[in-house]
Amino acid sequence: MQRDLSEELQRIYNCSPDELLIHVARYEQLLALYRSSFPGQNPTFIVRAPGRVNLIGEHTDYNGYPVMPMAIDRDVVFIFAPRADNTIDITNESPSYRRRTFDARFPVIPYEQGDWGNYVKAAVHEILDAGWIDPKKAMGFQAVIGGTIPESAGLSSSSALVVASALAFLAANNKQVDNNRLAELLARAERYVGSEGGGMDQAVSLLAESGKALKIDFFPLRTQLTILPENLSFVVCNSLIRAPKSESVRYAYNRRVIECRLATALVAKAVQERSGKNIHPNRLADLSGQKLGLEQRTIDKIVSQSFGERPLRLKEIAQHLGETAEAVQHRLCTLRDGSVLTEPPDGFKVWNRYRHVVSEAQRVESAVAAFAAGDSFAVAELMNQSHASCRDDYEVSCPELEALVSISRDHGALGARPTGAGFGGCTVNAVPSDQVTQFIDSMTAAYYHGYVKKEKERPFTHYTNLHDVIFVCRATTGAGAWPSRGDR
Ligand code: NG1
Repeated sequence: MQRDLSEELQRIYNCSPDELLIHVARYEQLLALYRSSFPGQNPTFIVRAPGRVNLIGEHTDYNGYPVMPMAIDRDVVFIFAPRADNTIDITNESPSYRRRTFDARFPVIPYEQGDWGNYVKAAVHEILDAGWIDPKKAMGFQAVIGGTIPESAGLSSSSALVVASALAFLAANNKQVDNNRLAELLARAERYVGSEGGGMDQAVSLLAESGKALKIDFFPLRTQLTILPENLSFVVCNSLIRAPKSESVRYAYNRRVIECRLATALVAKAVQERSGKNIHPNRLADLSGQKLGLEQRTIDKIVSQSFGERPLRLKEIAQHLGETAEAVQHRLCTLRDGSVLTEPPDGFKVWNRYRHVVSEAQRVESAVAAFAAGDSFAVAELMNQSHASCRDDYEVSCPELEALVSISRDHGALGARPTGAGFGGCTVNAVPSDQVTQFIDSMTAAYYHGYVKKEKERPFTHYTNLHDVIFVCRATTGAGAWPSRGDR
């Protein structure tokens, strides 16, 4: 039974009649683009995958510690039909992305670095690699793709594209897979574009529920729903500084992943020497007080006494570990694509990264309790502490994000912090629900019409619609595919 489009969209977006009209118009426009791109043919499926805003738990996922994001009503949509051969033919509604055509054949060879088609290829490659679809029998699809998630802004536009691509490829091959398994598989798919990210974005895009945030634990993937208090709204503000992880931010992001890997090896060695325990951790979370049966404070003390708090050179790390620098580089500094991360000129800041990750993990647990108690002030305070730790220990902020956070606190946000990888992108602001309109107006005047106009030399991105750079997040349901009535 095919459901009417507006009924389906109301279920997904759970919005006012006026907003629903806007969503319907957007899907109708994509259907029209499909018909003009593939004359005489009708689509058979629609897929939608949402972006997300992370409320707290930054740079914890790849360390095995939890995060707390929610899916938002900004998403990637595919309108498509399976093909009789294995060709994948994708047209983007944005003319800045060229049409891409490739075969679903294993291995899928990537386009040049930075090409948007690589996110689609990443999903197809990973599914074929997992053996979920036999490459010899794989069917392709033809699709038009539209998106409303601001790019390179820490709201997971790339992961939403990966998730939507996977769902389209699976639907084209009439293959059903459990969403938890798919989320775990797709977390690995981003290595295809050269970043070492964790699994938060794919998991929330697939597993989110309307009106709720998700606490996500990893290895294995587990989720817990968090009810959002009605008196608190989450407003996203874009700093207008791009942070593209497939390009300039790649080294900075991957460096932190490697620093955490080095911290894991050093902490394990130190704890082992002091406690006599035999430990084989895969990531920092394997060294938590709870897992080791020790007080967290005891571990932190052992760590700071053993390898100190200043940045370490590769050869010092090698000495601590009793290995050669080459061996450490090979074992711990090699990225998933086989390349080796070069030593940062200011050394590896293992202690600061360790302190951020461990304290941030604790803040996520505290946030779960604060949400459960409906304590908005406690949630907001934890967000502010997370911001300080991201800025000082993890160093993923930038002058524009700092300006944005400080302006938003001056204009009524109870809590404010950068969201996502950082280095630019967006902040998430906890604002009393009855003050949201006023907050947006004063942020517009102070940041977008004030700071941005004054700091003319900064590389701000251009925007045409204010609603795309500052908006209230509505927690939507996770990704899905449904049959299309393309003949309407
Ligand atoms: P964004 O903001 O989407 O680039 C990245 C990682 C997450 C997580 C955050 C930091 C990917 C696809 N996403 O998010 O897994 O590590 O940074 O908390 O790599």
